[in-house]
Amino acid sequence: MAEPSLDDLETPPTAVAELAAAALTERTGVERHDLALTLGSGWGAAARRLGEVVAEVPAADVPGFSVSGVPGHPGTLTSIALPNGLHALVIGARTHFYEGRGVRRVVHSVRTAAVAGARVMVLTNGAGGIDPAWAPGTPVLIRDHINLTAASPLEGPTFVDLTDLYSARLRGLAQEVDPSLAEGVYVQFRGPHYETPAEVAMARTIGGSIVGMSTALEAIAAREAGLEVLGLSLITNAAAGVTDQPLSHAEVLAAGREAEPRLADLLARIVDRVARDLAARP
Ligand code: 8IG
Repeated sequence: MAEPSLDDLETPPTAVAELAAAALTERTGVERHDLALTLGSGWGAAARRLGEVVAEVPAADVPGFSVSGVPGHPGTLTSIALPNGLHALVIGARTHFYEGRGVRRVVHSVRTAAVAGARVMVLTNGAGGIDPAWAPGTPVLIRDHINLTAASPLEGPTFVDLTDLYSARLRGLAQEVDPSLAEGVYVQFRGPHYETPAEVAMARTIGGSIVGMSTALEAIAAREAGLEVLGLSLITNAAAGVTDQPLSHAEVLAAGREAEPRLADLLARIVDRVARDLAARP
């Protein structure tokens, strides 16, 4: 029989996630990863702060993964032993919906994390801020999302409840770590172009406060797989039209780099809090 592939629509995507999780176990020697993190723009430095790196696996060596074409997005999966003995899987290999390779590729890392044993999925991203009070470099907790991609990672009549998708319990733990953390509603556009000012005005009108190109589809897949989701956006730029500044990818990367040490520290403290909570739960 041929190796299961994400391109074969007759094969469920979880079959490829099972292969990927098995490859990770083999390459890391870690039987179970208790939580997983996807690190977006600005969040990359956090990986090494979380604990001890057990193994770093090139994404290209794991079934269903491929190297990202986006500058500033490394392509590795890192296994980390946390101070309390749990293990975290850090996914530094995000596939974006705008790459046009299908939504299965977009959420493959999340499905792999679930098969690998994760109970919590931490999704981070760089994003545009609609609230003018959020200067570039501000981290914001995602409270809810609006999915404007017109796509879903779910296949067939899979009616998944998205009430409390971004776990109030996990947001509470993050706010114990940093009570000043703001919350916002993440609006996922397809991209890769940034929004027009009129689209940002629409996003604000319908209840959004953050604009991005990644997390909503991943969060939906995480919920389907039974994972609890914590979402964090780094505001790297004011969304189009919020200020009179034009947007550039270079500026976005610069804002991410500037905020990185601070974010790494914040995320390490949040993950430590979540991991201690997980260890205490059956
Ligand atoms: I970083 O302003 C980053 N990602 N859609 N809009 C959208 N995605 C983004 C933005 C932004 N900034």
